[in-house]
Amino acid sequence: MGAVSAAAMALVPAMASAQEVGRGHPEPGQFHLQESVTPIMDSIVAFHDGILMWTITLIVLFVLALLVVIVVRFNAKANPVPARFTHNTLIEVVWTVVPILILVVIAIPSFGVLSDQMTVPDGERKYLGANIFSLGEVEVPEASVTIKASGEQWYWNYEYVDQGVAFDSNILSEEEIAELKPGQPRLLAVNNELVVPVDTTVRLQVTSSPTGVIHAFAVPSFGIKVDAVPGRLNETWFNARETGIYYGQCSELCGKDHAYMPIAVRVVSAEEYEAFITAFAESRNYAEAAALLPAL
Ligand SMILES: [Cu+2]
Repeated sequence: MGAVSAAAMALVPAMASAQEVGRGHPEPGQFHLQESVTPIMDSIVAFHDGILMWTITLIVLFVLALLVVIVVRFNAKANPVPARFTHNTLIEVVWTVVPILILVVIAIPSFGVLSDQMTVPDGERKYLGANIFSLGEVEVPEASVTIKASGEQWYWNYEYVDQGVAFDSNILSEEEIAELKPGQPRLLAVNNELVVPVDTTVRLQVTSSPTGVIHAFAVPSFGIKVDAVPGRLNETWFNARETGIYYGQCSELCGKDHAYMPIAVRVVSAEEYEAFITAFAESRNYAEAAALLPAL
């Protein structure tokens, strides 16, 4: 079924953007990307649905046409006496140079998106957003919240660096979800979500426990995927434009519970965040502070 729908999508690139997709987490049967809520994910979706899908679709159709020509014109019946030459300089130059040109055309917007992901906004730099062939037209405010995500074995620890407070985030079992957070997705729901404000640029520092292993912090709706390496502080950013819970998973095979250390980011209004972070900084008690947020 997946192969059939993937083939159908490859034939009709425009279909990709018309797909019903889940926000913040994957839906059963879904095959397109998760809904974007950040400028970076806008770029990734535009890159995938635009240049990438059109390029591979045209290449597949071209190769298919060549195969059909070969089957029809050069079978033993239609062409009983085959030609005996083995080289053609012109065609060899063409099939070397054309793919290089195609890769260069793909690489230009690709490096643009990559540098957007790796450059934390200073308030002046403009970002590509959905128009990946522009020179940058999306304004993003300077980062005003800094969060350090640290991969542990096997859960995440989040620190609000400006306040100097941290908490652990652990997966919930199906029984715990039913009891504490009904309706949240299995294998993704956690006890303590990372709480961030909407429409705010968050500087995200990603590392791993000094005595631990390599993980990777990834949230598809934000277009984020950064390695969490012991002893190294990687950095990226996001600015979510809609409230809600956005899920991700560890994306570096890290050990026995690699599949059981989900990431849950709860995007709330500026006022809700203010109340939460003030209470958390004062009490240093996550549960107490999170109780101030609207029930899930
Ligand atoms: Cu991991």
